[in-house]
Amino acid sequence: MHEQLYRSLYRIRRVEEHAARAYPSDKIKSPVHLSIGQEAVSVGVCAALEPNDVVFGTYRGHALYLAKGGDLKQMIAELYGKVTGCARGKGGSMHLIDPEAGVMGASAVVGTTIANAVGYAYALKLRREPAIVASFFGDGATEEGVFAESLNFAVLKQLPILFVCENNQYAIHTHQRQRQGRPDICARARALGMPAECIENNELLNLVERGKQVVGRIRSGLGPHFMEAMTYRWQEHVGPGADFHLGYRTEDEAQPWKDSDQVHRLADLIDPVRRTEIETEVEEEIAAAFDFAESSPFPSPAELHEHVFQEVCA
Ligand SMILES: Cc1ncc(C[n+]2csc(CCOP(=O)(O)OP(=O)(O)O)c2C)c(N)n1
Ligand SMILES: [Mg+2]
Repeated sequence: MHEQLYRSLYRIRRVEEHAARAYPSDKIKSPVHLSIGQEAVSVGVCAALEPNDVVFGTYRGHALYLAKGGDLKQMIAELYGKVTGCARGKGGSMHLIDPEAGVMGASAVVGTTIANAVGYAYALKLRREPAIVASFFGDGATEEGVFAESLNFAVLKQLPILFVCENNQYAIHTHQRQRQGRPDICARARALGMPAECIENNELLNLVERGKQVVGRIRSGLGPHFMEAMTYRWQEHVGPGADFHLGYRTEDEAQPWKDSDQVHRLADLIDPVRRTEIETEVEEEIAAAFDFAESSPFPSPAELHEHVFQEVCA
């Protein structure tokens, strides 16, 4: 299990490092919101899910897309705006989607996919399907009205959904304590009627274990559950670089999170020969994905208005 988790974690880290390096060339045609430092949340929770389960995410969605099994080549092509991308080059980094892998979409508009996820969970329940939904969002999204409305409905209908708040403590450049009168997000989830727990340490193995327990609980029909996962964004809110010079946070604050980097923690648990093999395979896969994106064509102007709306006939 450690090898699989390490592969997933290392792969996400390296994909984003490659994207950061490519970004200044202007080949990547959309803003990128990197999740470097936060990968363990997506990898941990997705390790507890089954292939038929689905996830909904945010514009900071590279980690979730890859952790749930989204296609890497199509992801990089999407960042490049190419027609071979997962949204035919029209969505970019903020709108990754791979329904076959259970990645049901993401949005640049904060909080919106929480309601989409609840709707999907309602459909699963009405159809008596065994799958569950995991809805990922940031601490800032919990300030949107749709957060409370969606959690209320999920409790009312006892839906098979796990809410995962990736609490990196910031919404752009503003700390949670400057935004929330009551920063205890779990208390708000409990007040709406569901069990809630905070995972304090961003530790991958802990996230996997807690994830498995709550996913089992939800799958057995016990209704929604709320997980707040404390984590930390290492890079700037949007873009490829660091932003400590801006002054809204300090390098000292980031240091403990970097000291407990989960990529290194997991690496230490793996046989060094296997580790090298895994890393070599991942590097080759990433190089091939970037080559694929580079050599793919842009969409033709003729399809500008295609795939924009879904026509539903009565
Ligand atoms: C409805 C809406 N309001 C404001 C914004 C501008 N905005 C973009 S990202 C962001 C911060 C959200 O923070 P959080 O939910 O904690 O996610 P993080 O970026 O930390 O992953 C804001 C306010 C937006 N995109 N959508
Ligand atoms: Mg945040």
